Amino acid sequence: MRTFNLARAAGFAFLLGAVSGAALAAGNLAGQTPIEVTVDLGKPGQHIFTPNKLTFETGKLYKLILRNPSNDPHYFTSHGFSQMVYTRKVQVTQARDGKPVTLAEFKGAIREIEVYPGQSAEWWFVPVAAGRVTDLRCGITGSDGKSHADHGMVGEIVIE
Ligand SMILES: [Cu+2]
Repeated sequence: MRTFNLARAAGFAFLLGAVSGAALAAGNLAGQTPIEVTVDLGKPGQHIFTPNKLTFETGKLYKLILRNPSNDPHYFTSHGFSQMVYTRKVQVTQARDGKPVTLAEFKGAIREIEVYPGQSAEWWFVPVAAGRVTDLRCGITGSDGKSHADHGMVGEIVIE
């Protein structure tokens, strides 16, 4: 994977500050409206990411909603992706009376997220490096001894 090019680097000055933990950067990020992207982890009876190809742009704030509409727990695991983003937070949400309620919030570097059947989580991040990774997978092993990835629960992530 390559790092973002110099022409765009100036705009990321605050972002680099965020990576090194500057308080000012966090304030700037907080003011951005996130771009929402939803990924379904599994479908009833099917181990698959929908969509299985994701594209993001460096320097933009994303709210990646990981939704599990299936009957099995699933992981969203990509070491490559986790190395190319600055995580602002991860939130666990739940619908109550039709409205999403936040149950918990996690901050710091995130490597992978497991979502249980019928639940969802939100990964708020800013891509800080461009590249393409194909290591998105769910490594849970089913009763047949094969992983969900073996059944096709794999995907690709491109950061432009
Ligand atoms: Cu799975």
